[in-house]
Amino acid sequence: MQTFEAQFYHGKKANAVNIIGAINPEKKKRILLCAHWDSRFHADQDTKRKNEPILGADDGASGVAVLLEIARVIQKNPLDIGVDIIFFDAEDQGHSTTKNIDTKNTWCLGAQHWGKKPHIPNYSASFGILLDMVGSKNARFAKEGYSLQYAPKLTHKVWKLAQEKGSGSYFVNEKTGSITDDHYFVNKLTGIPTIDIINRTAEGHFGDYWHTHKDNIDVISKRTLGAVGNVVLEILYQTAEGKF
Ligand code: AHN
Ligand code: ZN
Repeated sequence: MQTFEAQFYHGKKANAVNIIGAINPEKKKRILLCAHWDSRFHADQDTKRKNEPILGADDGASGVAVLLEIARVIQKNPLDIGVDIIFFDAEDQGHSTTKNIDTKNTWCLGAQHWGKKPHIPNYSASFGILLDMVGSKNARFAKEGYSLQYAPKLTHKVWKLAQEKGSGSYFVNEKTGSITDDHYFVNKLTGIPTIDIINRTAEGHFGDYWHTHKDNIDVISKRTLGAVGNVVLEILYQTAEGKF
């Protein structure tokens, strides 16, 4: 548990916690997997109950769920490399604006804290994968801008593998714009090449349930969660065998 004080853009502060789990902590070769575990305190994209928090079944919980299941699978099927799983806090409390002001730093407070102060001094990993909104029916994961900028080879490799494994309807061969998300700060602050697997519509928006009360269990598909989990597991076991 890495605790820190989150300073939100609206002036409030809160105690926040990044939750970190290390699998095979003694191994030198490591992969970083992450998601955010907070959910947005207000449903600002909704038309009603805007001041109430969202459940965040997709936006937050889906990534956590896939990573918990991955941890369970690894426990039963020994893996010869190290894996660090980080659930970042205070990702989703940022300033939502369409105006031309830079609000990047109001998002991803847990990743910003960890990036500046990793749980292990000089922590490094071969690469990182962020899962954000990976659970909805008909999810579409396009190659995201910062992933292509900071980790182009990894991005193309992951999409190629996903397509070979039959998940090409999710992992589409398209690009989408850069998204301020935890991986941006991991890339910038630690230099670990890190991609974001994140659902966007063909038009390049988030789903219509995004930051609304519709982001509940009804939008979640086991099939989507399974497809993402299996792709990440394949990457881990192939990496351990030197095949990825
Ligand atoms: C922005 O809207 C600037 N970033 C989206 C990051 C995010 C929010 N991921 C999930 N919820
Ligand atoms: Zn969000």
